[in-house]
Amino acid sequence: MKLYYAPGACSLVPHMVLEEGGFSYDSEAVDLTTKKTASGTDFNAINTKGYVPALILDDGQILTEVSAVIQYLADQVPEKNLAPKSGTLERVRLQEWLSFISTELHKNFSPLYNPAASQDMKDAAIATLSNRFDFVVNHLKDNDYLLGSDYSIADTYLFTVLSWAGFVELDLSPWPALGEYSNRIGGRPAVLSALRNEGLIE
Ligand SMILES: N[C@@H](CCC(=O)N[C@@H](CS)C(=O)NCC(=O)O)C(=O)O
Repeated sequence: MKLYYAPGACSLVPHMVLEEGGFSYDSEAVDLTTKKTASGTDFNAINTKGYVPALILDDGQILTEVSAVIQYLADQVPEKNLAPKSGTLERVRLQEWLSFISTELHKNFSPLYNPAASQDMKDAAIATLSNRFDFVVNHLKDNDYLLGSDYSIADTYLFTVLSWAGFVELDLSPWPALGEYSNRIGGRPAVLSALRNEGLIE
């Protein structure tokens, strides 16, 4: 398998799952501005959607969309318990979190990165994010991880999205539980490997 990623972007999510699952894989960085891969290939020709992550499977098929890619990976290594079994209510609970993170958190960070977004748009996004952070923190009062006591692929996604707050100068100090949660996950060896592979830490 081969992962196309941009350092620190949402492609860090499958990168963390690849490491957590002990997969052997290749990876190549993509410059999202020029849409060129590190080896100079036109990324749009690899993924016509033009965005990361893109995972090339061993048979050459391309798999995109964070939530789909990480569920596919987790299902390849059931012994790692990264996702509840398909067809169970617990799996649907996982998908409920993945959908929440994707649509309520991930996409509300987009205006904060977008130089074309007005200050009003940014303020509205921050107001929505603040409300959603309240919801997450309330859940974390009784749970170490999103699915309870067990780390799962939903946590790789939330960890990555929360890491963007520092880049857009979004102050997370009103939600100290989010910092504690990120610290808990950030110490995992697989997370450190993924961050190292993306050149984000030494
Ligand atoms: N719906 C996609 C969104 C992926 C996405 O937002 N990718 C961003 C990085 S986090 C990107 O590559 N943006 C560049 C672009 O859209 O041109 C998913 O869930 O995978």
